[in-house]
Amino acid sequence: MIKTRWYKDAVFYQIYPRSFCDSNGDGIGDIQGIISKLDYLKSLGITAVWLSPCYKSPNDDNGYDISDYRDIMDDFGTLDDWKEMIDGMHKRGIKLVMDLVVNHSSDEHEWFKQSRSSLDNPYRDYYIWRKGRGKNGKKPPNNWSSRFGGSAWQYDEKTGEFYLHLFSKKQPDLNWDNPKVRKEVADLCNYWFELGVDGFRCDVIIYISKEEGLPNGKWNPFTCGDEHFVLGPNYHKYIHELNKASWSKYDSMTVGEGQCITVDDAESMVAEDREELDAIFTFEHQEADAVMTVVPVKFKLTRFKKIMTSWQNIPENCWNSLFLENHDYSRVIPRYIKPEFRKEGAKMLAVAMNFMKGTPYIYQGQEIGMTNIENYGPKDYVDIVSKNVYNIAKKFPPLIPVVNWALQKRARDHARTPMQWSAEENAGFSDAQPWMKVNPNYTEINVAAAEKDPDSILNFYRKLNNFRLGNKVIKDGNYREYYPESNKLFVYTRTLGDTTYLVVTNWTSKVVAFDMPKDLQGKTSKLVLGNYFDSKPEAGDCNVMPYEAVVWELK
Ligand code: TEU
Ligand code: CA
Repeated sequence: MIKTRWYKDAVFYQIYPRSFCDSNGDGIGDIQGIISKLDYLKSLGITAVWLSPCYKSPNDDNGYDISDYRDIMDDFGTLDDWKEMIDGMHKRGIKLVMDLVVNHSSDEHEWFKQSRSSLDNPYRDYYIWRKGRGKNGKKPPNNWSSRFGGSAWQYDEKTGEFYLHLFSKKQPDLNWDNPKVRKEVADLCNYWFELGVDGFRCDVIIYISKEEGLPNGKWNPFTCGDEHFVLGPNYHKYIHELNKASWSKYDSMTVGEGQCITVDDAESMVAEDREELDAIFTFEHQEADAVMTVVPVKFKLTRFKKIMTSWQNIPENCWNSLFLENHDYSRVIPRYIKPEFRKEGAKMLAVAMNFMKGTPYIYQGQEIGMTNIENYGPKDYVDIVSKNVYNIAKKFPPLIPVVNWALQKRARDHARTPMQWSAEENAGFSDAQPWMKVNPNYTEINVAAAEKDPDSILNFYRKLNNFRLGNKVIKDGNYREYYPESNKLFVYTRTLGDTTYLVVTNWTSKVVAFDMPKDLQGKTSKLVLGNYFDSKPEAGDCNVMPYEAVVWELK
């Protein structure tokens, strides 16, 4: 199979199905809801969808805990609905990339039910079981922490051993050292490929290979043990094997979730000749306003730019993913943008990101500038992480205000509030009370209002996507950054042949003076795109308005 690498020309839209659109009035988004919005997706100019998990799941972590990899969650519909959805996408020229969550399954998966039933069950070795420490064997086998808080080990009465879970205790880690597990994963990928899927976004794929002996980690409360399983000893071997056994047999794309991956890992993970993943999501830039992903700090543009630029400069045979939002991070408004400038700011971010090299991803609601919920408090928390962290804080009451402050800024819940379709009740998401709180600003921020406004963020995204699709300079052009030390402007060029795009973006709410870089002076210029003016004088020294983005073509 020759890979066309179609993803290099794609613009993705991420759907978090639970919160996208409810078709049958039970307050939960579903597949028929997605089907009803396919024309909307098409109208956005996107060409691929990443769909967060829609498989059978008891929903301890909203579908990231899968109990049957080959069937659809009852809340979302049936396999026939899914077939109708993918057909509808393909008819509109939209590819479908599904979430592949195989570092762990649900504890309600048949494999785990078997595995926990006895020491000599044939499925015992599908998961990672160890004897406990201490006199009575009731102490966890090592000090690794769950990424959701607490120990990564759960004691199981039935057989008197512990199983490993790097996420919740209802998400036991699969044992990839068992060849049968690897075969199961390849088989289930092939199953979905045969049903027409175009690729996979691989959840926490970097954790699949654990170091032999499971040694203790360097202590820290949320990521203890990382050094023993992030890109662990057999990671590359297992991924290459899976690529050969499944992914490479189809004209597919795979993008791996790269929590704590740095630019130095890029080549080993995605260089084409390695035949592993096609792309990864790095989260380094999410640290421009946080430490350890959860502790908020002030956003620093210089830090953000340094990270983005380092990724733009990865070797030629590697590929980038461009994203600001997904279902695990709070919204960029208000993280990077003062809410008074929501419209200008959202468009500016779209330009700054989407003129870079790589595949862009728009997260549902980002195209209308959805924001975090103000005054989001403990009674609202629905995400397992928010709830866990809050419960831990309750044991040490002085921590409560700090935790609430951090969750107000960073809770995953902010990204998961129902999609705001209209100013009607429940934001037009559902006829019934939605499964989680709707952001009260839906009366102003919604798709219907954005459709009517020619100047909306939504219509700007449409323009941008249409401009980007098929544009060779954006796809392949050389990247060069200017003024890296500026904490106000992000300026770069993309050049292919004799065409250069000059991208100037102001990340502040003040007017900022821009000096035309010396080597770009004297060229002819024309305005390509901007969020303030339809025409702007020739490129040159100028004042850049608050959160302005402007792109010139230079010859
Ligand atoms: O996320 C992996 C992950 O570790 C984080 O994004 C996590 O949400 C964060 O560290 C918590 O503070 C993936 C999925 O994207 C996420 O939704 C799942 O919960 C997680 O894996 C488990 O499958
Ligand atoms: Ca529903």
